[in-house]
Amino acid sequence: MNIPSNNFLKRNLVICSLAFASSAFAQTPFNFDESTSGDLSDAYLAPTPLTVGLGNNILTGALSGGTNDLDLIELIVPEGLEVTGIRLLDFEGGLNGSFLLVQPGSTLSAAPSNSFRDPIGFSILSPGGIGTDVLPTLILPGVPTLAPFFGVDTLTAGSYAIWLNETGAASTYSLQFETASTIPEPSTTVLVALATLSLFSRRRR
Ligand SMILES: [Ca+2]
Ligand SMILES: [Ca+2]
Repeated sequence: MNIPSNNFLKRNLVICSLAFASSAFAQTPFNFDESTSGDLSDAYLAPTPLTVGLGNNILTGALSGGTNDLDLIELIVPEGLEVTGIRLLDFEGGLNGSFLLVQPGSTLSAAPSNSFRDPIGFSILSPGGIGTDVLPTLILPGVPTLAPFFGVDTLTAGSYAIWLNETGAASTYSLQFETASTIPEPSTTVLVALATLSLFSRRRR
């Protein structure tokens, strides 16, 4: 059998690892600001798509209050990433805080209610929550009291429909979607593979 040389294997291993790493994290974190990118969708069946990248993804917007403005997004989490936090960076205005709801899927069929399709949960955004991560404290609609909380640890790869709404006074908000890799560090992969190659090489001598 014609066994490839060690150098050949090492070179191709490094090339494969680099290609693997660059494809997994090709997406850069988004920084979407309604003041420059336009109002987020008001259509339940066509939320504004935003794909998270590795790191901190920022969403800054405004809700006009009343029934004039919904901000609906489809949050896309690529394979190899997970959302580990939804942190409220800033909030102003609103009546008693503005509403944020997360549910699986790329669209919303209707306004949230107790019978909403598979909601992950909702949170009320308010000035008192600035700096906190709402992901672990999302509350399921229909739960009679605010406790126990039904937060989730992470949003795994897939699409999530997010509903932001304010029926009282106008408000502004800034959210940070924090992500982490679910793929082992490429450097670790390379080290393990090179160690295996080294063992293979010694046994052949
Ligand atoms: Ca808006
Ligand atoms: Ca809108």
